Amino acid sequence: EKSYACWLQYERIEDREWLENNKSRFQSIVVIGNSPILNSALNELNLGIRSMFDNEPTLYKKRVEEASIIIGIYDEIHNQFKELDTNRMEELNEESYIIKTIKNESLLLVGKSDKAVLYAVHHLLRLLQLREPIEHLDIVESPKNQLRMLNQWDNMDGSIERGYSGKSIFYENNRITKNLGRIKDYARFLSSVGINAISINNVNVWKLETKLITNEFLPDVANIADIFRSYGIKIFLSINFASPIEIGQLQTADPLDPDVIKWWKNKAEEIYNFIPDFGGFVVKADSEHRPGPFTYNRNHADGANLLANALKPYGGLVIWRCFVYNCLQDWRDRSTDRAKAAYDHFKPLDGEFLDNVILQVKNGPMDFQVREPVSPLFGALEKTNQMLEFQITQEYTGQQKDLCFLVPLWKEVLEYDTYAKGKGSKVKSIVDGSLFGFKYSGICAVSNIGDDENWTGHTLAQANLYGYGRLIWNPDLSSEAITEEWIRMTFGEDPFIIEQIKSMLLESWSIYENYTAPLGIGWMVNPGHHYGPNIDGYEYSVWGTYHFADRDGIGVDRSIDTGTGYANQYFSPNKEIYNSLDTCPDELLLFFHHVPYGHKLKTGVTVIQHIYDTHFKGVEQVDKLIKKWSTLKGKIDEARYSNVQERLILQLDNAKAWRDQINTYFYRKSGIADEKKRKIY
Ligand code: BDP
Repeated sequence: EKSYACWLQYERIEDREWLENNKSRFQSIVVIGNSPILNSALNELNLGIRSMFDNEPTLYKKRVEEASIIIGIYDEIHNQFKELDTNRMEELNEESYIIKTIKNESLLLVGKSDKAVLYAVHHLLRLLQLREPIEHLDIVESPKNQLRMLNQWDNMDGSIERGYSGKSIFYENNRITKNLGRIKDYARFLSSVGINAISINNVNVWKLETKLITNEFLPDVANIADIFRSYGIKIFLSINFASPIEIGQLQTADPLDPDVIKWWKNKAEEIYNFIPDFGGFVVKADSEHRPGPFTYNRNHADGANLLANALKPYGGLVIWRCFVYNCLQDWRDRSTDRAKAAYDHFKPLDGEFLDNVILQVKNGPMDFQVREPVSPLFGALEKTNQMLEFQITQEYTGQQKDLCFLVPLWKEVLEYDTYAKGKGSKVKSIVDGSLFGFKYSGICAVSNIGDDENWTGHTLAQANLYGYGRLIWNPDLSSEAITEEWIRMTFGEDPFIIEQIKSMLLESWSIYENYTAPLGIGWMVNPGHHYGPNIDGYEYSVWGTYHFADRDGIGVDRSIDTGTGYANQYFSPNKEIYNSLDTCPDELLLFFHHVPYGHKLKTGVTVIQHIYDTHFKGVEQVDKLIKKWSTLKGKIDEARYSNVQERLILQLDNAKAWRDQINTYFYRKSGIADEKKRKIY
């Protein structure tokens, strides 16, 4: 039960002094206004108070003067409260709110919209869960990013592409599930961290999922939309670009064909009849065997604009993915470079997309590896709405068997300076729309949840979902602050527990990096399922994923003069920094350069010795994680304790397998012994 409740535990407050001081502030609630979202807000507030104070607050309909908590929408409420600074409120956006202690010590929670009221309620509940001082509150909050989205990669047979937490909570037996309760709880969790959009099917849209936009399934999709709507979340569908052929009666899906244009217009009308506030489409086109405009010799702007025109009358958006590359390339041809593909495809089209199209760009140029440079597309598109795509599900980062807390990785991406408009052109200011004045922008991520009791398989992977939401609400929050919040809400106030888990989480990304593929090279995983080591698994294949290790050295030369020229896609000074062996950061060295094993890193250690050292170290670190976790036995509930313990043991096996394969492989290739004479098989 505790694992199901994630970070919304609402544990009873045991601190007597705190209780005595604050109880009176939570006696009664009045809601001004009425809407499904306000209802959700009220229910949540009621639930939280009831459970933390062990006391049911009285609900007043009108008696505003007597209520200890007043919640409502600004437009309907501001005349009654002179404490509200109207100028300040006018400047805020639709999702902003204030929380303010007013006369009689009442608490005022006012949002610019009902959605914002819900966020205010969650903020207050968070303060309570964290036992923060709440005597004199004067909080004004606005999310920094406009679209704060999750992508479900769920299929209608109930499977989840790259899912590691059980089956889909959305679909079973090729239909939309009847068990809507779980979806409602998911919506609650998401709204508690400010998520406002979700796409509910896999970006790879197979035969059956293509039909989600037909009247066979739209009524059920509309039911899901109703649930999410009452938590302020818009739903999107991933669509199949070839739909006019597959579910229409057309011979073509050519984006410039008049019948195709008409078909999508009618389709949009039909969808909006069922779901008047439908968010729009997510599209994976001309990528990994999915259909797209290339078939008809059209470009991606033609493809995206076709759909954008159809959705425009209803305010819908087209989220068009830039994960486009040749997945059937010749590995013998060293001149092609998958890392360059997204930029090469989309940069020339800047300015050609309609204003309700957003290009969705993965954080790195390859595919969610443990370490990649930031995609050079950020900053390169000045006239095209852009959003960033992260992966919460741990496809390449341990698949929720291994612990890998990703907030520090995401934070690095958001803080990265692209220099697109000179110093200070950070990724976070591109995707929040401010640098180029985008009409629409934001951040999305592939979700990590399924129908496992604890949602995320590994209980500590809940921190990734929570952390993602908090970070994209405000990218200026520190990883440490987010981590601590999550632990305290999830496991309570014991300082020992907090310290142990905090250090485990914050070190976990670097531990995972230590025992897997070294120095930014990536990909040494088992092909297909992507768990565990397989050094040459992708080396002689068509996917464009190589390390080029031979007896003399390793790495991909992506420099400008002798390599693929990828480094040239960055703005100065980043391009020079990456291009030169002297300045390229160690952690990305093998992503940008092919070097001999004896090449000295900035740390003074050779590449080969670094490989040995980090791989021995990584295993020792996992050992320490296990020891750390074992100190919590008896201090946290058994179910969550043993869930994590079991997975840490799997992680140790995995780390050892990586250490042994990587070290042995490079020892055999290079013939260079470990300076410290440890045993290499
Ligand atoms: C890769 C996954 C694949 C996805 C693809 C995508 O391996 O399953 O379909 O990305 O993002 O990471 O489209």
